[in-house]
Amino acid sequence: DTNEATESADEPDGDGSSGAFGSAIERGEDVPLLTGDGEYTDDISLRGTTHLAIRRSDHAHARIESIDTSDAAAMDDVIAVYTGEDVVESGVPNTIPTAWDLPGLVQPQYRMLATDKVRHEGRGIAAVVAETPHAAHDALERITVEYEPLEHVTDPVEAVERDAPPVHDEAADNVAFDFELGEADATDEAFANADQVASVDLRQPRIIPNAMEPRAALADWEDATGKLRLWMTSQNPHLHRMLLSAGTLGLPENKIQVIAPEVGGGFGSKIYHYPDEAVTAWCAMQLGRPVKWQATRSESYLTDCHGRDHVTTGEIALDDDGTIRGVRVETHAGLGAQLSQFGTATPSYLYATVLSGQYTIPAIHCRVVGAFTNTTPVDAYRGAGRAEGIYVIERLVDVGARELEMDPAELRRRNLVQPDEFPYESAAALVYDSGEYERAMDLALDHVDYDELRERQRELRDEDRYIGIGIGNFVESAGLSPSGLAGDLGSQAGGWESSIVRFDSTGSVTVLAGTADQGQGHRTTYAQIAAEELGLSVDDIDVVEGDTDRIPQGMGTYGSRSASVGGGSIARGAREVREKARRIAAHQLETSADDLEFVDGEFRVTGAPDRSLHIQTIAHEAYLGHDLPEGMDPGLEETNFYDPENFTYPFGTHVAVVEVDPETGEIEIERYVAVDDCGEIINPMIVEGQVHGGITQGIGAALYEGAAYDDNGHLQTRRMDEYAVPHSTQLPEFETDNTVTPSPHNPIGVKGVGESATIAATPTMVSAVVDALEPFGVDHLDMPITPESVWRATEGDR
Ligand code: MCN
Repeated sequence: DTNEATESADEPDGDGSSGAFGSAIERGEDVPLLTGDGEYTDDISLRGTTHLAIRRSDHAHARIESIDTSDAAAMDDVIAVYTGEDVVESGVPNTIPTAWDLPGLVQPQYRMLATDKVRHEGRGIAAVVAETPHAAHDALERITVEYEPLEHVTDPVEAVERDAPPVHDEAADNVAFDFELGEADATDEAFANADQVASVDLRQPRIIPNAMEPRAALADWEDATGKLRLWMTSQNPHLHRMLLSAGTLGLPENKIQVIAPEVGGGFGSKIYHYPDEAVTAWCAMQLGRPVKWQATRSESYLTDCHGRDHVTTGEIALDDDGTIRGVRVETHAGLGAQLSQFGTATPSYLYATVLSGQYTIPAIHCRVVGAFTNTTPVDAYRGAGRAEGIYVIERLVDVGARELEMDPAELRRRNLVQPDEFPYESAAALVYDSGEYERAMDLALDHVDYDELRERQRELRDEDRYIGIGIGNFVESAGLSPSGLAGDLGSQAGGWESSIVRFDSTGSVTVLAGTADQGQGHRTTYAQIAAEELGLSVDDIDVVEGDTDRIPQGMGTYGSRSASVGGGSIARGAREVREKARRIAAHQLETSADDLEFVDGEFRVTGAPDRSLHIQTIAHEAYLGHDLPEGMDPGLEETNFYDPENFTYPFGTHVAVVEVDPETGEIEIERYVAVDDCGEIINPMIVEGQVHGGITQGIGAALYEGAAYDDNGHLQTRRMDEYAVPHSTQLPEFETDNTVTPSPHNPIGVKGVGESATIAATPTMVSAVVDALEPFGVDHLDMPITPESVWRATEGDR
């Protein structure tokens, strides 16, 4: 398949493009990654590199009485030991800032290293720099910390109850924010007038991101120039540069270079400006020697921002004919002990705004209480906010269907937003760009022969066999934008993306993009976009990401924004380049630009195809500068800033078929069908890969994953053998399909896909298991649905 696709990509399709866009071209990045040639942060060594290890709190909540570092400092190979006080005394701003404000938000102090109190297990207290990593880690154990333990709270509901111990003095009630969206009165009225009301109480447990490469940083400080170079595992190097500059180190932004080399997965966890990378940089500035920090796997579990942590009551108001009249949601969202950069936006705007799902719902009201707890900070994890919101609405539709004794597919169908209703403004304040929800849902249901499957389910129940059919409809706001709206809602960052499309003088092309890949395949898909616009082969294009000194500006990769916002910027830049080339061609061919056709990378005079110039020849001419149109500057490159007018709204329907054994609680996934619509598809193979990974993580959340704290506030799931992620043997062959509904406002019609399947898979799986257990009167089970929880739920009826 792939080879055929590659061949077709090399055959221009005759309309001026190369046919690269839309082809399943093999990922150019894979060979180096799979053969060990990929260069990750820890692979980079500078002369004189030293190694940093961080002493972390063993307590969930405690006052630091004293820290004695003398023994550690005296050890062989130890170069320096620093505490939080040393950082304070150095006079740097020493703030880890949040990047999203909300009305009434309490923003407690957040420093590089704790000084007075520790507020979660794993909080950094002291830093050891040594000649070797082993020496640094050994010395950690020789630091003596005396604590006065304090009462702690780990649950977001308990945290805001009276008498809960305050995590911060600034927020005695542990409430960081109390957020509302939608119309409370209209929703109350809808509920009062509806025929039926159904409700569900649910928890969405903490998820630990589990990127294959734990976080890492290597800092190099050059005293003579006052310049800091920082290699790090970053999803957004420019954002890191900005936050380090202004809030943390007090260096001018133009004296900081952040480089993200290969990054081994992020899933959100490498968006954030953590204290650890800042400490690495600060240590290098103190010592004048390069300093490297590589997190251990357990450190990742303890300190990478976790995802989700919601406790929710949801209600749905329905008429007997299945019309949804309203939805009411109240959520307590755990934020952890400190505010992570987008930890405020994720459970508020990114969550409440998708509660309409794919449905026409006239009245929605949502309240979210953001609570400080003595736990690792919580922020965006794949699907961030949207996953939590879609989970709630899909669970509500399922419990609503039960209440009405209506088929859950039928209830969904009766409420879908119809194609002629787009752009559709939901009662949850989003304007969906385009969609054909029913088409995707029908396709997914056809794949499993839905009606026959229901029949089979009924028959099997007579034999005491329990299969369940789960349906997950989703729509997602991907690619946060436009900047003005983001700013109105509290964002301290823009929603745009930037790129440079540059012809070199010999005809090759370099694309410099402000996004930063962690496995998504940007080098391939961006080359496809540029090749398409410029009539070239993908082999002519080199894509560069992840270096703030090479790429002037950028916002980064998260929120499934790279294809639509980053790719949109590249397409726009490439079109500008093509138009400049057209004017040069017209000048040299002594014709008007309007008389030129662009075919196979060539500008041809209409009606005289032998009079032509190839765009690569024009690139050479542009740099020679000998014969350009009057007043035109030499060179052939374009810097583009693209600020989209809206999010894109990918959507789809996933269907899972499971068989549940009530005796053992075992859940077997028989089939998993995913129909996704991410608009125009740049590379079907990459999209399929994104869907596979996304489904796996969604199934992980539904059936296996969940961070657990014990009664002492210690994280119990801190190693790979304690935190379950799905194994390939537990997963079926995924059956994927697509519909294509282009985004009308995006220059290349694409929508995001990086999070879609995670968002869809979680409610789909829960829906399937609960459906299987309908005869046992089970209408909801909290995640992760383990064999034990199935067994307990069916206990009375077995
Ligand atoms: N794509 C495409 N056609 C489309 C849409 C996307 O071919 N219509 C391609 C893109 O060009 C890109 C990939 O699919 O190569 C994903 O694109 P997009 O949806 O824009 O998402 P981003 O590139 O912005 O990636 C972010 C997204 C998020 S938010 C998480 S979390 C996530 C994910 O991507 N983390 C990942 N996928 C991941 N994949 C890997 N391997 N590792 C991670 O950490």
